[in-house]
Amino acid sequence: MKAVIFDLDGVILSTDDYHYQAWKKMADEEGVYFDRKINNRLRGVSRMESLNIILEKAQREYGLKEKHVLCERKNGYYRKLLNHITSKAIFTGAIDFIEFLKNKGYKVAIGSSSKNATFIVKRVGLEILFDAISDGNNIIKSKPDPEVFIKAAEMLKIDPKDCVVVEDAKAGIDAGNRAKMKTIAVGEAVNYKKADYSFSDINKIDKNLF
Ligand code: B16
Ligand code: MG
Repeated sequence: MKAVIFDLDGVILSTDDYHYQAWKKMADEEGVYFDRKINNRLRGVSRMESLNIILEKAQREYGLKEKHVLCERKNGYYRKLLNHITSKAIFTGAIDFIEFLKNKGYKVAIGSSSKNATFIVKRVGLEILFDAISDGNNIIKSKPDPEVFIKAAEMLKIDPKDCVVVEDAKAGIDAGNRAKMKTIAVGEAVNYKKADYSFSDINKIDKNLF
């Protein structure tokens, strides 16, 4: 292996609650039922696909234009909340693990569905650590499509078969497998059978694998 590609949200840090609060505000304004259980289904899923899941509970059909407006509105609420994010949001052991990999000569990248990934990485002061950031802005198809990870490998100039993906979403593990990369499941995806390896969180990943 020559490179490790990290999903951002749920692997390096968590913005779950900010997503929840922003979607909840939008859903309440629209009179659509939304709770934390539904929010759990939005992990690793693109913004529009997330909205489609939320609108399963709507009383009426929404047109595409309207959906774009709702996505923008939610993102506005989310970006406002993101202004409060600090390095405290970074999971224990994440920086240590990335530095360990870099010291061993691995390339490291982000492979995130989020269009806000670069903003978040900069905001918490992590941009210095990554050799590349592939995010929701440079892809057409979201996970489980492998595009975001293939693009990350291209940016790093490393063959996909020499890359490892670390993911907290089952769709992300499927995407890593489809990219012909090795996969490590953490967090919500722990014990997902399709992953090559599984650990409760980034702090518990066995360094002997590298
Ligand atoms: P945005 P990841 C994902 O990030 C989040 O897990 C998911 O909840 C969110 O809907 C998606 O990004 C899109 O985010 O609205 O900021 O473009 O886990 O792929 O790093
Ligand atoms: Mg994630």
